[in-house]
Amino acid sequence: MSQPADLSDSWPRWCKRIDRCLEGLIPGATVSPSLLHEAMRYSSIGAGKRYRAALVYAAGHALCVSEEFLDRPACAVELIHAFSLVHDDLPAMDDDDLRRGKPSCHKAFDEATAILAGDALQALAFEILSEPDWNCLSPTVRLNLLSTLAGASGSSGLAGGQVLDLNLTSQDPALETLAAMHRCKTGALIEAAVLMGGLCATDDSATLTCLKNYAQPLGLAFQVIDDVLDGTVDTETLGKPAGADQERGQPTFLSILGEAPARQYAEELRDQAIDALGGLEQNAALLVGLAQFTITRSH
Ligand code: GRG
Repeated sequence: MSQPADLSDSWPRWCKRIDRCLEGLIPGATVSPSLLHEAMRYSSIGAGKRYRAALVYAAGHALCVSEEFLDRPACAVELIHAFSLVHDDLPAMDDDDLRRGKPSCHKAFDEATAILAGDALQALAFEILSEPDWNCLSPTVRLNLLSTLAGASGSSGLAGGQVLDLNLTSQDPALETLAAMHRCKTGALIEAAVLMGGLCATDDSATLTCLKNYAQPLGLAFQVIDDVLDGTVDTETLGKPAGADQERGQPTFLSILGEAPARQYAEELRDQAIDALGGLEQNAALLVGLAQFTITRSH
């Protein structure tokens, strides 16, 4: 198995690629309807860890795909992620005023604009993968990317996971019930990101199964640590309100397990993810590095 790659060169470079690409893909704030475009740019450019984009690039790298082919798939995943954050912060959902260290979209603009900016970010994600002028990848590959991203966004992915999450407020679920919700709400997009990187190279089912077996425990590990950080790190470091889960009466891996066992659980999930990469013949060091980051991150 590969040693974890040092991500200190690649990751900042990927962040810059994503910002540059989104700058070109989202209409400027001077283009009508300017408020909508401003809100879309506000919510998606220049912030966020770009963890999901990094997964697209790292999975593609493991299968020798050049970064220019991965830019749009990585942007599409980040656009869906940005959309989910904008809608997640709305008063009808988590009602959070702070996101990525600045006012949430509905606070910086207004609720209607935030709803519509989210909708438009989602549409743009699918538009940039299906645009006829973008001919880096074959129509079949593009269709596979679209279907993977759509599947992760819908009723068995983010949207469904959010419904399950809202239903768990003030409940005392079993660990497996919580994990099942997060496999949809957080895990589905993380899995899609990894698979989309892979799909840019191959439709070989054994390779894609390896990637899926890497991504599924990884997505859960990401959420376990998200819960731990929410309850143990300050608002400034997080860039979103600390302790929000507890305040909302949201069951979390931290509330069910406690910090040390939750971290231990995340480590086991990381190990499962890394073990799954054994089936990949190529260079998986960046994916190993991202698995390690997932459980050691501080925000
Ligand atoms: C997007 C189809 C669709 C529907 C919306 C609101 C909603 C339904 C779903 C909520 C999904 C959600 C917000 C999940 C939380 C995932 C999560 C742990 C987010 C934090 O991700 P980070 O830490 O954030 O990568 P940054 O800001 O670094 O990008």
